[in-house]
Amino acid sequence: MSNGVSGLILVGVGGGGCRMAAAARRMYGEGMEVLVFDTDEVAIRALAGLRGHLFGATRLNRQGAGGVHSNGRLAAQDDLSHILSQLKDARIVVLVACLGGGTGGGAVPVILQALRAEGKTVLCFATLPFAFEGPERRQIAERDRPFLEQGADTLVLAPLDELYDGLEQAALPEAIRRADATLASGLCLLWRLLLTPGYIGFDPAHLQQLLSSAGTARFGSSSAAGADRAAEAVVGLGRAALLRRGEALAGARALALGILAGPDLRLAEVGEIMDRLRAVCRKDVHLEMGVAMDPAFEGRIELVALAFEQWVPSDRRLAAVAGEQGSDLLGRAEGKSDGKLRVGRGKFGDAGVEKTVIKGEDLDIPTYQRQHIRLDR
Ligand SMILES: Nc1nc2c(ncn2[C@@H]2O[C@H](COP(=O)(O)OP(=O)(O)OP(=O)(O)O)[C@@H](O)[C@H]2O)c(=O)[nH]1
Ligand SMILES: [Mg+2]
Repeated sequence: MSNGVSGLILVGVGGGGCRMAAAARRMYGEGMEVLVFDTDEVAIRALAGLRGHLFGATRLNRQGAGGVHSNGRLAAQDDLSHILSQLKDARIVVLVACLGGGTGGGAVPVILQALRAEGKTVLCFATLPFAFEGPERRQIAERDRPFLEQGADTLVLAPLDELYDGLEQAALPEAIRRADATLASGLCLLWRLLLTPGYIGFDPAHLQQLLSSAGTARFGSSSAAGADRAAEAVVGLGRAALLRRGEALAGARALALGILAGPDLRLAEVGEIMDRLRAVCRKDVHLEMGVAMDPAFEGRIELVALAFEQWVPSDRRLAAVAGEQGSDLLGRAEGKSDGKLRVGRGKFGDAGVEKTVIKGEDLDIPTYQRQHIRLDR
């Protein structure tokens, strides 16, 4: 499987994740490498135009994980080598999944850990269930979420309820279609930004560097046309539901902004966008921007933003991870109060003890952490 010269690939896992990835591929067209993996044969076959990869078939009888985390986890472990072989040429994996089910919640942490062990950069987009799906689904999602936070370089959360106003009045298929379209259009803009050579480029290597410095992020996009398009695009970004209507911009420690426009983009417009954004962000925000120009965007300005909730320069992050090895599972022992799950070597790491590695597994890390076994407390 070739992942193109860019080494950038979109991967969908689980029913919702595969459908979102397929929606992005339909919207983008040729040039977006997409692979989809699920435990449910019927769901995967329904994805027109994409060759899906079934995993865990022996264990789950091709019928999905039934909402059970351990089913998804074991299915991914069964077929991990097949999954990894499909992704061997990728350098940056953008993985989309929906939390609330067993495949997205159980298999994704296993895949994330394996991809990162192979040195790949992983940006993970995960949705949280609609409120109408009930508290059980929400609880499943909340319990699985730390595994994704811990496993990905950067996790972008997209609560389905926050996607747009007037949701309560929408018919269910319309709500899901809108959710998929919102995420798909954001992903398409991100792809265009990364793959279009620009004067002020924001290429995959740039993204890789940024993701290795960040933790969790919010994601949003906006579009404007007409004489006042620069100002309106920033206002639109401030209203983007997934950016919490400005809250995510205001609180961001780092912001990656992509400006996509036609050759009619004026320098003054770029300046205006940056000035207006700086005015709504923290004074000490780390701001990175890129401009992609494509005649297809003539007359419009599209903005796409990743607003990082934390940002530690990658060299400091590496040092922090090394120091963190002595902390407990929730990172509390060393004064960390973010409740993030961390896989560490505990005192084995601190003492500089040589790793006990058998069949690629570091046995100094407790089994339940290595195996992503969720402890219900
Ligand atoms: N945006 C979007 N969300 C979806 C879609 N289908 C399901 N979801 C959401 O995803 C959550 C998990 O459902 P699935 O993705 O079907 O679950 P799964 O990962 O396949 O897990 P199992 O079905 O248990 O194997 C649901 O609770 C919904 O919130 C979809 O087509 N689009
Ligand atoms: Mg499913």
